[in-house]
Amino acid sequence: GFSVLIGVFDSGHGGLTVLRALVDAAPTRPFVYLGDHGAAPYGPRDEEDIHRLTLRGMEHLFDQGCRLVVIACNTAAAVSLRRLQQEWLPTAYPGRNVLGVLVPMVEAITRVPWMIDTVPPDHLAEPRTVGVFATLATVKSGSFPREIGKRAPSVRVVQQACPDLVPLIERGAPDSELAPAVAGYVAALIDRLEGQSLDTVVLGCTHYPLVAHLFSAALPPGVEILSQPLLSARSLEQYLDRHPEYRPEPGETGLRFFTTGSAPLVSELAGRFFGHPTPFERLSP
Ligand code: NHL
Repeated sequence: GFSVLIGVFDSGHGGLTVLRALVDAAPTRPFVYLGDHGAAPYGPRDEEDIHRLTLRGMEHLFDQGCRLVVIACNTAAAVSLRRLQQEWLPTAYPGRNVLGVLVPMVEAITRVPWMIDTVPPDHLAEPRTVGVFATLATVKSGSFPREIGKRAPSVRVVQQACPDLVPLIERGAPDSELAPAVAGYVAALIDRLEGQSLDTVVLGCTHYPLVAHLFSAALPPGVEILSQPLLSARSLEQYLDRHPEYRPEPGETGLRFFTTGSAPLVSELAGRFFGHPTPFERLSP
């Protein structure tokens, strides 16, 4: 038999929140995680830079034997996913595929039928107004409004970049420091709605699930908060069901963690995002 490894790519360790959900959904499947700590953060970089780094990450994972890679980083997916799928993959790695966290979010918002059972029943109607919180690069790329607009042109999308949040989360700031920052971004987004009510928000950055409770406290009651790790896991499950060629051989399991940064440092930091120890190995260039 052949090995059907699935790769998970992120700019750092935030994507471990997504890997956690993928492993919970498919505990017997082998995954390889790659965090590009040597180049993180991606959020403040320009598009060419992000595309070049994301492409290099894909090459590393495909060369490790991955048949399928999930881009867990919103910034990388927002800037690069369509370009990789359309311009690069078919000629560079025919027969392999790249999925990105952005797509399940857009499908959930626009109520693609298989997503219906993943949203609360009182929210079944397509939302009218969606708020997106993300990094600067994700907001600038316009990918969320563009992809939502393709499927559901009547949905209004309002974006808010939250550049202070990742540094605060990274250094483990207490809620007393994080809450005012989150509240400020929520207020800024609501200001730009001009009185229209908000139905759904997307936490469009790997780090924001860690402060979902603060978003929930700062948002008006009744606003649906979409969970990226959960939606990504459902989406991958659906994808794997439709693609039996990705079925692993029985007994084929395992989980490996690679970083382009310092393995001891990253192993120390990353456990908090995964909920289990994460013994990172340095990716040999
Ligand atoms: C990721 C890794 C970091 C490592 C060291 C310092 C700061 C970091 C910040 C981030 C956040 C990350 C990014 O690259 O900007 C957010 C990205 N994964 C996303 O948009 O989902």
